[in-house]
Amino acid sequence: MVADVLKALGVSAEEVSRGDLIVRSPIDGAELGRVKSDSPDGEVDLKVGWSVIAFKEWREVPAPRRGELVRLFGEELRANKEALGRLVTLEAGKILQEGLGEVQEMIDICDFAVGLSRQLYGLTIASERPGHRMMETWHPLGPVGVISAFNFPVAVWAWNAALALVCGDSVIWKPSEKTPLTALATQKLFERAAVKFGNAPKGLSQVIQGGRVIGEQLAANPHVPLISATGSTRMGKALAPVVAARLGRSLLELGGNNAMIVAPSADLKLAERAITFAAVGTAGQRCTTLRRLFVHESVHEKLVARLKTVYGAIKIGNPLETGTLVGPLIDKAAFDGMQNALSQAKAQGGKVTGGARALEAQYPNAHYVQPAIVEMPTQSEVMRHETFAPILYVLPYSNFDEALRLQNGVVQGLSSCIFTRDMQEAERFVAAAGSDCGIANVNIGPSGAEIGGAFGGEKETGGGRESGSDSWKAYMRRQTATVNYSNALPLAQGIKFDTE
Ligand code: UN1
Repeated sequence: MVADVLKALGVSAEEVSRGDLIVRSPIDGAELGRVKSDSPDGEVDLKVGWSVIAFKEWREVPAPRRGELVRLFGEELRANKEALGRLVTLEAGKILQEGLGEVQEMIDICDFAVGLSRQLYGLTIASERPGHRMMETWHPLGPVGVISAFNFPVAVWAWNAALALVCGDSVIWKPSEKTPLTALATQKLFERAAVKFGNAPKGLSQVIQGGRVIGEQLAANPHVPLISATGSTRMGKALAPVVAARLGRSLLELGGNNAMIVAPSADLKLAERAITFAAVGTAGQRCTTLRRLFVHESVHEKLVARLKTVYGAIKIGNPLETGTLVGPLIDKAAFDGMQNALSQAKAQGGKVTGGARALEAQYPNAHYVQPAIVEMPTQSEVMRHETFAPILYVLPYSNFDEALRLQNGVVQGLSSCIFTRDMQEAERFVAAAGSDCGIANVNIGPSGAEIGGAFGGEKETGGGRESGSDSWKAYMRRQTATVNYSNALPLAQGIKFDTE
């Protein structure tokens, strides 16, 4: 089946049969293909060199024309949504609905970027000097390095690439070494769009395959002014100093430890659905996954009982099958990490429901789990870490301030939400002294953000913003240009500096 999907997407069997990087499906552990990784001996620098050449040509193409390439790419994605979505499922293990949703997210950002290609506005600013005009112009920046994670193997790249391309930049993508096939396939779709476009520079968008060393070489290359990286906080802490050492820019979207507060006035039915999607969806492997749940003591018992019932009925299984809501974890390391967190939680006073390995007999080489609910007495150490698995820690609270303190009381700051029908609570949650996260929702779960808003978080989440709003500015360089159209040379601040 993988062969058919790859073929439909334009990847030849030849290309995925001989490499050193063995790709296995988390669904059953079967080999999906072998991809050649880039050699750390100069291959990255070579591709960066091509990227620089492509950039120099691309930056002079009018932005709306650049938008046309992204529009054509969006059309390829529309036409191949089913195949690419399926490949995402095969390679990353998320259920087909989510695989398709991921491709839809790519299509949406392409549409956004096409519109943006006619809206890369600057400002004119009143000059204090007579006969002067001051303006702010946004210019293309250069090759943009995109390092992406396995859990959103293609959408997060698209957020970056679609914007970077209309902004006049070239793109070099290092996908996770767990998901090189979806990257290869996406690259093929991009190349088809480039052919239809006609004269896109060669090397405008390239993929480099490999592990950490390759990523670090990209980060260290002084010809790549921006590195946009998504992944764990650990990865970000290793990568950011490499970029900073050459005074490059990084745009980081790192770990989350997202919370929900369920207030006494909440619509519990809504909260229950939001919790389930956010905590067990993508098998708990989204950066926006719900991990900490603070429930008012008046509804705690009732809600936890309902959640246990819902969890008990969730269909865990092959993510390609209709009706499955929870697919496998990405690999054994993820499974071990989950078991380790659960035993720590127990040692810290937690009461664990679920969490065991599932479908072991059917899939001995894959790692399916029962999502876990862990009732905690306090927000202890284990809750402060992001474990990339479906573990939901639940804690009762007695007043709003305490709930807010708990929610903000971790080092991560990606996404957060409150379920309440009390207007004051809702407003306080999104006010300056409320949630300290990049995303704060009312009566919506923490995950599944739309592309129109800026996506990212504070504190150890890294501070980067991708996708919508004015995130495009990160992919351009701002130039302040002042033009003197008078015959005099007045100095700013009224300084007198007479040489005659
Ligand atoms: C991620 O997990 O890295 O908001 C991105 C969401 C998705 C993106 C998640 N739109 O859940």
